[in-house]
Amino acid sequence: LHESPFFPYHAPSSVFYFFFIMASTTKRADFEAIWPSLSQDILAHAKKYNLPANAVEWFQKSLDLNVPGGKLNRGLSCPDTGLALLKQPLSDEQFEHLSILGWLTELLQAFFLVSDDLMDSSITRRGQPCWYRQEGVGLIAINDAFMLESAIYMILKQRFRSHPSYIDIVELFHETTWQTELGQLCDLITAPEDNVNLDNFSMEKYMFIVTYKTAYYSFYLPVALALMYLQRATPENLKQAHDILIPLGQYFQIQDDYLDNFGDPAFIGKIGTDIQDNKCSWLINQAIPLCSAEQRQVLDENYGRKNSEQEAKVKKVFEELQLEKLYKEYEEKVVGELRTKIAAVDESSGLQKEVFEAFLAKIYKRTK
Ligand code: GPP
Ligand code: MG
Ligand code: MG
Ligand code: MG
Repeated sequence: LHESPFFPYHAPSSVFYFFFIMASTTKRADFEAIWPSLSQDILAHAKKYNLPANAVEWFQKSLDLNVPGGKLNRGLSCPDTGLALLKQPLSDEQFEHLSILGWLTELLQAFFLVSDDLMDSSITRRGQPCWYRQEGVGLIAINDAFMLESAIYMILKQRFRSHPSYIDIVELFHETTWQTELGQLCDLITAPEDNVNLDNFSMEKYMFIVTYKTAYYSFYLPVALALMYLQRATPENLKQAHDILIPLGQYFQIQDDYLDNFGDPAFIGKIGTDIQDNKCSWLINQAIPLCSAEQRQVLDENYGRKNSEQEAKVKKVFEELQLEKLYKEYEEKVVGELRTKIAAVDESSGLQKEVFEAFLAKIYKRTK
């Protein structure tokens, strides 16, 4: 709490603001209560095709294991954004619909994570073995990922077919998926397994990767969905939202890269793989211009190699370069800039500063 930007310490106005934020966020349990009926609908749809019982069981397990159980930041952002936009409690129907749209962003995330863990050879996710590493799964995870994606459009059709923004919402999911795939492509080809060359990395490439692989689906999507669902989206306010949410999402992925090395795996629920995977991550991009010739040689000889001894040598250089301190300075600087941007939001476009403040409050100094 003491680290929260909304801790009501100095200005009386921040006291009011703190309680507004506390009172105007969706309760996790209320949001979670929507999932069981949604997953039942998805399974019921599969049964309509006479899917054999063992396959229904398989799909159910994939849904249960891959969709709930995360931080739910993205999903909760849909009803939270709705609350901030309307500045009043949501009707039961609005809450249900915005929560369903939130769960669809979590389904999209599940589709990405199941695939990403295979591509990154990750070990754990949310404190358990990654889905592809579960007993008997392996490469079947690829088809499971496709099915998680398909479920999004099945639910959209079932629940929102007659909504005036139905086609905009469908197109938004498609475009966001495409953008994420563009980012993932660059993430992967900038990290070839058999050709480590740190000269291939740059902050310019890095910013492209993180903007596309993370920022659009994690930050822009839930807010745009809430605007579209409430019939409040205009080209102007979508652009305004975009211009704040993309930098917020970039900051979020920089945190993810920092936590990959400096986070506690027991707490974040995943074991970092960026060094062994030869990733163009924020940390290596910071290290390259700072390191001495000797340190550069250590990085050249040990980065991107698939064993923990060589990984440890890279980690040691990261420590020597005090990247943890550098990250903390970066965080303060970027959060200052984001606050300035948020303060300048023109609320006459139909947006509310609270939408963005709430996002920032959720991720500032996150350790998970
Ligand atoms: C996060 O990268 C990005 C994604 C999960 C998007 C994946 C996109 C696909 C099209 C599959 P990351 O690998 O750093 O995430 P994590 O650290 O959680 O593995
Ligand atoms: Mg990954
Ligand atoms: Mg990845
Ligand atoms: Mg990561």
